[in-house]
Amino acid sequence: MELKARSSAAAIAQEERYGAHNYHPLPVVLAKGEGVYLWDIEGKRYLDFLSAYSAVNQGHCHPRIIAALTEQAQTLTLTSRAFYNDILGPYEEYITRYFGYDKVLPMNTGVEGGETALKLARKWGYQVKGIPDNQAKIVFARNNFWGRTLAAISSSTDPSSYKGFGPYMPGYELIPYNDLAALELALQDPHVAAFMVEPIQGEAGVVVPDPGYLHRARELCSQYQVLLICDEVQTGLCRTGKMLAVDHEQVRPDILILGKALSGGVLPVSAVLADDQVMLCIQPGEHGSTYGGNPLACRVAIEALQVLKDEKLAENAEAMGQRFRQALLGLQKEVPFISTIRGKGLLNAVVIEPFADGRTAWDVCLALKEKGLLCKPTHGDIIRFAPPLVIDTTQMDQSLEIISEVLLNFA
Ligand code: IF1
Repeated sequence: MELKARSSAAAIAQEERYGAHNYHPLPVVLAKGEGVYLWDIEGKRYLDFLSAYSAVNQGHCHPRIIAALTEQAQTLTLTSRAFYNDILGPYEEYITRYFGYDKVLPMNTGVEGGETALKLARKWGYQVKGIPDNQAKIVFARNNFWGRTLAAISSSTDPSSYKGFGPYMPGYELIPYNDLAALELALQDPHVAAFMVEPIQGEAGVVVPDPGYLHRARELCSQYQVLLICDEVQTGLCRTGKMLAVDHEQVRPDILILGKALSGGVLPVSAVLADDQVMLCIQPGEHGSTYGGNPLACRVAIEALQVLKDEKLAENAEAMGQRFRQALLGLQKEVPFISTIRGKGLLNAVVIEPFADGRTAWDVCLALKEKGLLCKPTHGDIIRFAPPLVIDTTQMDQSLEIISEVLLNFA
């Protein structure tokens, strides 16, 4: 039994035969990662412009994070929460001081963070706001994406996310993103417990709301006694040029959800942060998970968070993001099918006009792959460009050369 595939073709065939068909990956089989680089089985090197959807902000296999992982992995990995351990307390103090909240509820995946946030909001709704039992409502923005569980897809407006998986979670209300009038109208319903929103909609195609939207949403939630839940699973941890995307508008969510890069891409770690009035609505035995807050995850997360600060990755994301968008704006003059360039920090997207011959953003990504740059399209005509935040000027310029060459020859 081979532990590793011998060739890309063999690996793809093996996945086709033995794996569920719940993805359609780009035809590249990766075998090694370091910093901004990935190598396929045949040894070809790529610049990673997806970062596992912003889970590898610190770069692939960051030495400090790997060292923390391997050291803890040889000491104590999992105790369950039936007992205490010597890492969880220090981690809880570290991360709550880091983000300025009273408490943290540790989970594993981003979607479990979202589920936890909604359970907290409903409990708070009944116990603190006085919403009648089982009447709590949660408001979401259309085109949201927060994961693949039944609760998550129940708030989706994308048929590929929800179609065929009904019946759906009740108590949800959908409003247009970036629409303050619609938000204020929805919040007037006294049964609304929370408004859950991404500061920038990632999966929707890096949709950046108008300046002031988040700030006004914060004011409206406070005015109508509704919890503001910000899903920073993808936008958080320096990705948009600030520690959190909400920092661009000095907004403090009532519930903050983190995931992905919280572990620097080495294992699933998520966290929900809130103050006591919200967090203590859940009592012992009412929520949890086998791996939530395990010693290995806690040790890795401390290191992953410290690296963000020590290496000033928010500042670098801001500077490299500006460099990227400036270059793409210049290129737009010569590439007629680039219709929009948008993003913040190193979370950017290019929207392309449909090609007359039926080619799509997928074909552009295939051409970029051939030239050694990996990225992924979303919704047919949008290409997300999101490299690890450790990317330096030389690597960014190399990347821009590849992107320019491919786009100029694609017309
Ligand atoms: C896949 C998308 C991105 C997220 C936000 C929560 C979660 C995600 C804002 C849930 C997860 C992932 C899921 C992953 C691909 C990726 C993705 F294309 F699916 F939509 F990033 F845009 N909140 N996003 O973006 O976190 O449970 O996955 O840890 O499903 O293939 P998770």
